[in-house]
Amino acid sequence: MAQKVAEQVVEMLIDAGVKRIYAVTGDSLNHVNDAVRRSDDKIQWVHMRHEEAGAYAAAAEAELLGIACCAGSSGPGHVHLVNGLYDAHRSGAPVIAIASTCPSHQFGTEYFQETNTIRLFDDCSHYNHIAVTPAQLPRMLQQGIQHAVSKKGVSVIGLPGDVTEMDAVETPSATKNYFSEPVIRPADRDLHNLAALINESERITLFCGIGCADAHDEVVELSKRIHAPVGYSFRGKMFVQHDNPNEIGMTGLLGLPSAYHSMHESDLLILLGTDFPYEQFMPKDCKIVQIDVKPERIGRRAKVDVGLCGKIEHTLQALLPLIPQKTNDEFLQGQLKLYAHVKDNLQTYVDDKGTKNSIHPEFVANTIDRLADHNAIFTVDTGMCCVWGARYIHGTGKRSMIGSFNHGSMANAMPQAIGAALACPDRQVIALAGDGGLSMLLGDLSTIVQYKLPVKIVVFNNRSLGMVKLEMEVAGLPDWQTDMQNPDFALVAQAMGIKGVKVNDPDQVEQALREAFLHQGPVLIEVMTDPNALAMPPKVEFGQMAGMSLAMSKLILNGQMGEVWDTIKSNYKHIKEVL
Ligand SMILES: Cc1cc2nc3c(=O)[nH]c(=O)nc-3n(C[C@H](O)[C@H](O)[C@H](O)COP(=O)(O)OP(=O)(O)OC[C@H]3O[C@@H](n4cnc5c(N)ncnc54)[C@H](O)[C@@H]3O)c2cc1C
Ligand SMILES: Cc1ncc(C[n+]2csc(CCOP(=O)(O)OP(=O)(O)O)c2C)c(N)n1
Repeated sequence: MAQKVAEQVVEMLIDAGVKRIYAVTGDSLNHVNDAVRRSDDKIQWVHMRHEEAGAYAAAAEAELLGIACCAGSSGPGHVHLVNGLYDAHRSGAPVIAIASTCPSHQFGTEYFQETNTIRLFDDCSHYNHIAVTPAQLPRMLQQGIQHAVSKKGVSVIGLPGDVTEMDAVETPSATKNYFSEPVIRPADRDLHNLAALINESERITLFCGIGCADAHDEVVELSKRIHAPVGYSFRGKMFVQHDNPNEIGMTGLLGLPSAYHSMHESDLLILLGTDFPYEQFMPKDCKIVQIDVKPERIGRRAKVDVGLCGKIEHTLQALLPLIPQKTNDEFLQGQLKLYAHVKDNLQTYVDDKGTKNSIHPEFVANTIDRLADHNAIFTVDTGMCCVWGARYIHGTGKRSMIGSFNHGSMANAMPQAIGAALACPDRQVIALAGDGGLSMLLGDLSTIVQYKLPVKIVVFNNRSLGMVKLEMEVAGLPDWQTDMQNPDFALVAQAMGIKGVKVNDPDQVEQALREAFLHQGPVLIEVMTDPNALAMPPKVEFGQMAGMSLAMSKLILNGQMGEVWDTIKSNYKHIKEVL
C-alpha cells in the first residue's frame, strides 16, 4: 500500500532523531497521531492537556537533546502553541511544530477553525511554510528540520488535514537531514590583534553566556592565564560556575554585586557567547570585545570595540597559544575577595529560615541545592523562582537549569519538567514553581500522572505575584492586584494522583524535601513562603530606593502598617548588603 503523507511525516521525524511529539490530537491531526501509533514505538505521542505546555515540554527536550517536536490541531489547537514556541525560538531550541489546519480547499473562506499559520507563526520561527500538496511536504519538512537545527530555533510546518490522508509523493530532493558541526573561529590576523589587546590590558573580566557551554575548560584556562575574574549570565551559569576558581557570579537584577563591580572596574571586558539583554548593567568606560557565533548579534547590547565571529570553544583553542601567563593578579584577588564577602551575605538569608507560613525562600532553595542530585535538571518559573535558582542553585558541571530565560513567560517550569523527565529519564528533575505560574497550566499535572514521570515540583507559595509586587514597590507604586487566593496545591496534587506535601513550618522543610526526593514517583511539595521576601539588585539606583520608600509611605497612608513593617524588616538586610 502506498505511503500516506502522515506516515511520511512521522518517518522523516524519526529519521531526524525526534523521539516524541507533544500534542493534543484532534480533527486534522488524527492521521498523524495514527501514524505514530503504527510506528512500532520508534516515536512517542505525548498527550498533553494544553498545547502551550506541549511546546514548553518540547523546548526543554530540544534544549537537552538537540531536537524535539510538538503539534497542535486546526485553529485553536495550534494557536495554543504560540507562547511556548516563542519561548523555544528565543532560547534557540530546535523545535519542529506541526500546525495542522482545516482542509486545503477551504482556505480563504473563513472556514471553521481557519487560521493563517504563516501570519500566525511568522515572528517565532526561522522556517514557516504550509504544504498544500503532498509533493511539497517532504521538501518543506526536510528544510524545516534543517533550519531548526542549524539556525537554532523553531520551524513550523502547516499541514492541512486532507493532505495528511493523501498518498505521499517521492521528492527529487533529500528527505534526510544533515547535522554538520563546523569549526568556526576568527581569522588568524584578528586573533593576533585580540591577543595583543589582552596582553597589554591589566584589569580584564570575562563575561560568559550559554555560548560557552562547550568551552568550560578553555574559559578557565584563559582566565587563569590572564588572572581574569569570570562573570556569567543566567543561561551561562550551569556551564561556567563549576570547577572555576575565578568565578565571581552573575550580574543583572538577579545577579550579585561582585560580577557587576568586576565588569565596571575592568579596562577590558570580554563577552563570550552571550546576548545578555540588560544594557544598564554593561560598563561604558572600558574596552569591550564580543565573540559570538552569530555575528549579526554583536554590538546590540553594548558599545563593543572589537567584534569577532566564532564558536567560543574553537576561538579560545586558537587564542590560548598566543596568550602568555600574566604575573600580576591584584585585580583578580580584589574581585575574589568581594565575591567571598557577597557569598557570606547571601548565606545570612539561608541561616534565617523564616517563621511559620513565612518560610524564607532562600533557605528553601539552598536546601534543594544541598539535597538535589549532582546531575539534576532544574526548571525555574519566571518570577522569584528565577532569583532563587540564580542565587542558590549551584552548577556542578552535570546539572542543567532550564527556564523561560529569553522570552520571560510565566508557567514554564512544570511543563519544561515534563519534557526534561521524558528526555532524560535517568536524571532527577526538580521544578521550582511559583504559585501564579503553576496555576496557569495546572491541568498538565495530569500529564505527569499519565506518563508516570517522577518529577518533583516545589511550589513557592507566597500567595502573590511576587516579582510583580516587588517591581511595583521599586517603582514607588503600592502593590495592587498581585495577591492570590490559592487552592491548597498539595491537596490539588493528591486529587490529581500526585503525592502532595504541604510545608508550613521552616523546621519541616529539609525532611519534606528529603522524603520527596527519595520517593519513586512524582511529588508536589507546597512550601508556604514569605510573601515579602525581596531580592535587591547588585546595583541599587537611588530612584529605586526612593521608589521603595514611596511605596512604603503609600501603604502607611492606606493604614497597612503591618505589611510595611514586615517588608522593611525583610528588606533591611538586603539593603545593608548592597550599600
Ligand atoms: C525573571 C527573569 C529575570 C532575569 N534576570 C537575569 C539577570 O539578572 N541576569 C542574567 O544574566 N539573566 C537574567 N535573566 C535571563 C536573561 O533574560 C537572558 O536570558 C540571559 O541573560 C541570556 O543569557 P545568555 O546571554 O547566556 O544567552 P542568550 O541570550 O541565549 O545568548 C547566547 C549567545 O551565545 C551565542 N552562542 C551560542 N552558542 C555559541 C558558541 N558555541 N560560540 C559562540 N557563541 C555562541 C548565541 O548566538 C547568542 O548570541 C532573567 C530572566 C528572567 C525570566
Ligand atoms: C504569561 C505571563 N504573564 C505575565 C507575566 C508578568 N509577570 C512576570 S513575573 C510575574 C509573577 C509571577 O508570579 P508567581 O508565579 O506567583 O511567582 P513569584 O514571583 O511570586 O515567585 C508576572 C505576572 C509574564 N512574565 N508572563
